[in-house]
Amino acid sequence: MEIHSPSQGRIGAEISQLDLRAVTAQDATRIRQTIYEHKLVIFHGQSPSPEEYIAFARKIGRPQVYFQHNYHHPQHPELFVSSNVLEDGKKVGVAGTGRYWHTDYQFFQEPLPLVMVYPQVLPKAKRETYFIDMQRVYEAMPAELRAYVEGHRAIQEGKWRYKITPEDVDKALVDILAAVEKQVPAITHPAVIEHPLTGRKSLYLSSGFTTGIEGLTHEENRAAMAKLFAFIEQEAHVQTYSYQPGDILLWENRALLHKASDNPLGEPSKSYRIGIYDELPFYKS
Ligand code: 7UC
Ligand code: FE
Repeated sequence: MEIHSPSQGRIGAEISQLDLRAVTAQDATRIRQTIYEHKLVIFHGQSPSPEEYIAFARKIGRPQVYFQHNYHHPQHPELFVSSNVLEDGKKVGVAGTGRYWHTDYQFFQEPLPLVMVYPQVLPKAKRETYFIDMQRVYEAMPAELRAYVEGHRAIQEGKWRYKITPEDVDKALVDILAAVEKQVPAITHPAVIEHPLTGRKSLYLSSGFTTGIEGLTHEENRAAMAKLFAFIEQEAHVQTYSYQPGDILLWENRALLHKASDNPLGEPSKSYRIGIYDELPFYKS
């Protein structure tokens, strides 16, 4: 296995000369170290079956099962399916997931440390994932913004991103919202988190899931959120990855925000995600 590091200040190491079906425990350790250092690793020319893909994830850590079953692959619940492709005339997974800045499972007490994506069908026009390195964002923050987050906790809510399922037919929006709220109540995490291994700090906010800083009034939060997200999401902070067939991406969800591209022509698009718990807490407490 060969590791090609990114240039200074960039994320994403490319790993070549490795078949993901034949990864040893030693390889897995090096892959994890590379993720902690470069936040994103890219494998090219891979074609594992779903079983082999899950087996690889198990070498990296503990695959997660997503909390909503409508996202699951029918045979493999560990696979979170983002797809608009009918299979045997049936809908599988959910289309158009994650097209907003976020970090996976931020609205849970135990967010996902690592995330892996394996596209199955790539639209011709574009299939991209955009990333923002929140360790760099934290380091570059002006004092005015730092004051909002340093020593504060942020409120995380998943309910606004809930996607209507076939089971919701005939239900009132208020009742759907109440049920979702019960399943994923608002929680808080530190607005700045410290990496459990490297100790590097990162800003832990996303416009997708973060609805405020604890202790601020509604008006104060509106102003704070607008300023923080304008700073975070500026063009200079965004790194784009365009998928080629055979690519598999694996990244550290502690340090990166991500967002999926849109699909302007509505072309067939399908990918398998696996969320992975490593052996470390999500952040130092
Ligand atoms: O459909 C989606 O955009 C999925 C989102 C609500 N959750 C992804 C996650 O793991 O946090
Ligand atoms: Fe995501």
